[in-house]
Amino acid sequence: MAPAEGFEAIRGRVAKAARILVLGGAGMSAESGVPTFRGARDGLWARFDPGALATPEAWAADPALVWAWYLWRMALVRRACPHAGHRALAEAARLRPLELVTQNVDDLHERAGSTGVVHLHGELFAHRCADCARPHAEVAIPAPGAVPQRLEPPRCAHCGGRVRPGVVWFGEPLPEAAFDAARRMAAACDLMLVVGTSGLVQPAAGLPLLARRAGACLVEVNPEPGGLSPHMDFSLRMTAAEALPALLGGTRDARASGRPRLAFPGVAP
Ligand code: BJW
Ligand code: ZN
Repeated sequence: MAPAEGFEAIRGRVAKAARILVLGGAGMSAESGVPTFRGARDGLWARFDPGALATPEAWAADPALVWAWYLWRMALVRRACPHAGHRALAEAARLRPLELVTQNVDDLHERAGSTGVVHLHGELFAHRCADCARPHAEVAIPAPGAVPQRLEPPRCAHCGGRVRPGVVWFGEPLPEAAFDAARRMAAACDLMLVVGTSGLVQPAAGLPLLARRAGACLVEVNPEPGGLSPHMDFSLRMTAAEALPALLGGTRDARASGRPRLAFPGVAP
């Protein structure tokens, strides 16, 4: 299939799909300036040790270090704005059945106007008490450059416990309601857009396989191949901000820029 026909074929599939599910990862927010985790040069895990920052053990060992790191992450997200891909998803969901499951802890989909977003790995701004689990009010977020290396977390107004970020660390279970909803959505969709995830973290990475077993067409949007690429029906080697508006009939036609780089299963990009 020639590239232009290939892109049209994918767009045709998307146009005809009765129920679309989008599974997003860090690449969805990359063009908003939020760093990914596993990017070789600017990924968070290239600069920081996940074991020392994103595990319950890290929190128990040094809550001030972990809290300061997440405060810095909050500052980065607060400064970021949704891009054309976030907006295209929000617009499309107003016109047709399209659901959104994300591994991201930022609020860029919501700020673009999406509602009912399922957050598998929690939410950066949904702080809660580490002891009694009650939610904690908003905290003051400094500019990214003004966040200290260590900062004692706020205390819970009810029990005095430490307040932790509302995210899911390695070794913690996903929020049950969110994961149940995601599984139901994956089993019920007829097309899944897998956008900007390396597909290495379980159990989220199992969702496309669940959808595929239930008969869905899998379309990947990612400039690089990843763990899920061999299972895809189509892989668009484009960025989220390029591909989503073009695929969903949004603000820009990627064909006009000559950008689409298509890869089909078994064919090098
Ligand atoms: C672009 C782009 C552009 C770039 N456009 N694309 C061995 C085997 C299997 C599983 C395990 C195992 N050992 C341990 C486990 C379990 C573990 C796991 O999966 N580990 C693997 C890493 C090995 N999983 C867990 O621990 C999970 N919990 C669990 O399993 O619980 C079981 C349990 C049950 C009952 C009781 C107790 C426990 C929890 C996982 C939590 C993950 N948490 C994090 C941090 C969240 C908080 C925070 O933000 O700090 O979630 S880790 C990090 O990875 C984050 C992400 O959501 C997640 C996924 O990353 P993602 O989104 O794929 O990002 P990247 O960076 O990997 O990829 C970015 C992609 O974007 C790349 O492909 C780029 O090419 C692309 N891209 N620019 C489009 N413009
Ligand atoms: Zn408490």
